[in-house]
Amino acid sequence: MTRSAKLYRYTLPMDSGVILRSQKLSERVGFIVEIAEDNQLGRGEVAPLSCFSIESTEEAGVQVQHQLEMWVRGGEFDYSDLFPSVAFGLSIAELELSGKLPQEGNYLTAPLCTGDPDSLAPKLEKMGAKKVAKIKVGYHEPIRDGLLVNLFLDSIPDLKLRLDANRTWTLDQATEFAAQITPSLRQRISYVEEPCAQPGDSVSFAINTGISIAWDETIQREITRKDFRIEDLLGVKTLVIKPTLIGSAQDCISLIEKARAQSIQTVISSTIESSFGLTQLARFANWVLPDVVPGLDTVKFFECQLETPWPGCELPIVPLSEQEVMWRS
Ligand code: OSB
Ligand code: MG
Repeated sequence: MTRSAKLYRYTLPMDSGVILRSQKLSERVGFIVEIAEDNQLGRGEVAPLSCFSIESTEEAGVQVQHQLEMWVRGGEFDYSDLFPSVAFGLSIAELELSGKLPQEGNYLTAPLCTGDPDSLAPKLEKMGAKKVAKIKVGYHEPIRDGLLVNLFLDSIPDLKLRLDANRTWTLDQATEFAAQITPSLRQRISYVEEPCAQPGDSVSFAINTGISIAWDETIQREITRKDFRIEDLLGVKTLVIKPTLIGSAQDCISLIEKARAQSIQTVISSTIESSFGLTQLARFANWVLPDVVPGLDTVKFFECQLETPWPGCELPIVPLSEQEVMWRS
């Protein structure tokens, strides 16, 4: 058994308009790990997202290099004690190395739009019977958001919507939003992710309005607790799983199974990984949740793709070989 490994650090320019939690993201920095054993190769992306991940890029880089050094000497990764982004990237590399991660991906993701109905039509055409789009709400007045969502649902009869408020509303604002949605159209809102600043208010919103909700930010906080139990996440129809923020592939699968046992759906979603990591997420999603439309419509936030193109994306591709090799063995 001969092992070798390589650690790349990538820097990719972002589209000028990308704003995350009121911070402009002008470039994305992350790592690609490459592990090799007996002519087999496995790769994975480790890319904590600032303002979302608990670990910084630098902290992840130090930890991932340490793990690779240990691995080439014959050790095994111990996922229980790693940052989520490091655990996920290493576990995907290991799955690829052992041939367990299927090649086939689910690239029909829910198109992410910020409010222009016209740009949505051609993307929905491709989705056939599973027309589902995601709209970010909470940037404008709740009443305006409500009117827009109602218009979408009213004008496209087979459309389902996932909405994401990223905890921006008070319960009163969420209620104002809901008041604009015709009650008979409400069941076509698959869910609103994190409507309110307080999770308890989000649950009240769901009960009062009949509109389903999903946890995103709430899972990431709960999962870091040592005594985490799935029962702490009840009250929702769906959990949004961003593997880069959750942990190893095995941890993600175990969360999916625990949720399923409580009749909670799960959706795999991106944390703005490069096209390299995003295509791996599409493969992971197709493998573990083949019947669920994933939330991976984020390659458009970049100015270029990394190594592996996202199907249908015309952005230029930069090869991994042009990125900095931080460490190798
Ligand atoms: O708010 O869900 C979010 C991406 C990075 C950080 C936060 C979020 C997102 C997404 C990904 O919205 C796309 C999706 O979930 O469909
Ligand atoms: Mg979200």
